[in-house]
Amino acid sequence: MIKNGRIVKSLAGFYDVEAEGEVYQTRARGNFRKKGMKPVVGDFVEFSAEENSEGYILKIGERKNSLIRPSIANIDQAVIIMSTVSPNFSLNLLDRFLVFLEHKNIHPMIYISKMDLLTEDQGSSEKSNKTFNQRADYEQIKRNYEQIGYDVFFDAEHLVSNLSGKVTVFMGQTGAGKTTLLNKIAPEMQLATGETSEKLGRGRHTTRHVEFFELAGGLIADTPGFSSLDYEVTNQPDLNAAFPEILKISHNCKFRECTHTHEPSCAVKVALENHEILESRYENYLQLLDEINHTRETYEKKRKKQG
Ligand SMILES: Nc1nc2c(ncn2[C@@H]2O[C@H](COP(=O)(O)OP(=O)(O)OP(=O)(O)O)[C@@H](O)[C@H]2O)c(=O)[nH]1
Ligand SMILES: [Mg+2]
Ligand SMILES: [Zn+2]
Repeated sequence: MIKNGRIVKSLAGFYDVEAEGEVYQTRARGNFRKKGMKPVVGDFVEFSAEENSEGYILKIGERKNSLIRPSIANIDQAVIIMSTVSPNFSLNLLDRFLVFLEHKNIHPMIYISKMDLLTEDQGSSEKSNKTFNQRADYEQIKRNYEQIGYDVFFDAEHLVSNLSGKVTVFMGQTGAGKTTLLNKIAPEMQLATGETSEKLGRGRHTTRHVEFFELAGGLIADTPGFSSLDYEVTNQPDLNAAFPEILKISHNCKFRECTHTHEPSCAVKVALENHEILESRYENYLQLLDEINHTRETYEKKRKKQG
């Protein structure tokens, strides 16, 4: 019998497909691999449902979007989970996640975990502006990012109401607390979480596969964390567009193709001086722009060499 459903779990070559409230175990036929297409969680598929044996995926529906790492498709929104400590908070990594999601047209939200591990010390400590170890630091970050237009959450209760009716993916470094957050939302699930160690190296990931859970009136995907992120932006206009506050102001730059680095009459630089754009955001924009240019140069050199 041929049915239509959605892949809710992918593990060791098996795909769990949900159709009309039932879950079927299926495999993919080899012809997908030949076409370079691999079914992923979130895919809408046509499959053969057999009684007492596994079914086969026959067709993969068109994807509205897809991610490679984590491997998942047809996502509405993502929660970026960033911990205050272990692993340490990084605005640079946060901005990389945001650029990645903006570029993919996936609505980002930010959840900051491990707030309970912060000191309440209010003393004006001599710290570099890159370490954040007090609650007040995060309240400032929350205000700053909300100003840009992103929702920032410190606790699960406030996040939950934003999950209903949506397909949401949890993203973040390994050890950030993605699964812990999921367990807070649905304590009855009791998913395995990991102890963080100083060496968050290979093989330390606790969550090892992508899986959807029907929760809070929506679908939530827990994913394995990762240590590096390919944000997949390859040119300046796309990077510009992935920083909403820079994009908005860049319409007032004198040159339409302004990169906000050396050009005269750059509205972004003026906004930066007036503190209308965060310095850290601009710095991260410059860093990513540098990386993009560097990648392109390397690529072009290679091409010339090959003739
Ligand atoms: N104190 C405190 N510990 C937390 C919090 N969130 C997570 N942890 C701890 O951090 C460790 C890692 O949490 P996980 O939920 O397994 O992290 P994960 O993001 O799912 O990691 P991977 O599955 O490896 O990607 C566990 O020991 C959790 O108990 C928090 O809000 N407060
Ligand atoms: Mg996990
Ligand atoms: Zn400019």
